[in-house]
Amino acid sequence: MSMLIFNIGVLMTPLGTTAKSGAAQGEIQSIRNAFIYIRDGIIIEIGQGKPNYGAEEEIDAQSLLVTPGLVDAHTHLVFGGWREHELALKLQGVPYLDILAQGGGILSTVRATRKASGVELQEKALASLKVMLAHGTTTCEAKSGYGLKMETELKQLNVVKSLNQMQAITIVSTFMGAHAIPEEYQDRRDAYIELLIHEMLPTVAQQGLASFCDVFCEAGVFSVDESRRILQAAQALGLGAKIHADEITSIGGSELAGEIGAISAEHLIAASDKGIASLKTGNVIACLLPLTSFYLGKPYARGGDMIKAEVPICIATDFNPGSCPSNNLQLAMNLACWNYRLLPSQVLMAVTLNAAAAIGLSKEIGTLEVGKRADILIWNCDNLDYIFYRFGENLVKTVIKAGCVVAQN
Ligand code: IZC
Ligand code: ZN
Repeated sequence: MSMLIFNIGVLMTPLGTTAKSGAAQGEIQSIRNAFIYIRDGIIIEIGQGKPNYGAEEEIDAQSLLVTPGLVDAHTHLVFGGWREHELALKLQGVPYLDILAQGGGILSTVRATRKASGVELQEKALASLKVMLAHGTTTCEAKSGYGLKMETELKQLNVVKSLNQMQAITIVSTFMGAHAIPEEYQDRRDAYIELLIHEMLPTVAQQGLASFCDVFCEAGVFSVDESRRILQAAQALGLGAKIHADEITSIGGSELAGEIGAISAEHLIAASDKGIASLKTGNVIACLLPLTSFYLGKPYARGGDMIKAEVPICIATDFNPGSCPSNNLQLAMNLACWNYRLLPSQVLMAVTLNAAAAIGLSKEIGTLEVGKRADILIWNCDNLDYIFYRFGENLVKTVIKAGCVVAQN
């Protein structure tokens, strides 16, 4: 199967197979009047004008902007229920961590997820994925962590496995059994951590259900020492480490990320100078989640300081029923631009190559280059600035996944 996309007004893409930081965060190649020739889902040739050979399918890009498909490197995609009943509490100023400490928040979603059948969870996630795809997300990550017991964690991870077979978005799985201490272990937190390390993690690894392990390292949730133990156990089993660090309080999460060589550290709203330096030393990608800052009424992470410190930045949605009930990565891109004061080129890098690197896929996706998978967006505009200038409306026109048109707006 071959496809030719021609009459591309401007093709804008990062280059390479590794995350970019500092000045290189904004290095985007742009080719005017471009074409892309694809065979069997892989990019075979990129050039200018129109080649004198055809393809089975030809797409006239009508002089519009073309970029790589977007990569949402941080979501909690599979969950039961929603949490709109917490809206009034949040509006009255009750903090996120207080709602959790009172048995709500994550624990309320855990109750709903335990009750739901695999098919119910699958149908619900499928509906989200359809919206994400239409908005340009062609690859995403999905965390478990609403089971907090073996059976339900495996149910969530198996839902992701089936979703990968039944729709277009590639989903990378992360095991997040360390998302909260479940209610039945409130007085025995050490026993839950033993269960995570000695039973849940080995089972998940042995069944090949996750590529990464994530821990909510936060005041009142998992301490730095507990997070270190869990993540090092995961690394010993061959899983990559991710860490929810400094989302609300700075307890040393980003320092830990650098120390253990996590692939990415998430949120980083409250990261200290020392924390940022540690990310740099440990080669950690900073995964920033501006929609969550917006939704929790929190400050925005120090994106500009991370650029200065040469820490590669990735931007994702954090889609989840509590702190970010939106899966619109375009909206996250807008907020990133305005609140971190990042340029459109730097944000494009953050949702393509750097995001692909944050989930271990930067050799296959994240740029439009010969040999990479043809995950491509045609936008409803002819320049990159326009995407960041407009907001609140879907600006993607055509979504191409592995050389097939999968959404048309
Ligand atoms: O369900 O509240 N921060 N985990 C850590 C979340 C937000 C998801 C949730
Ligand atoms: Zn999260």
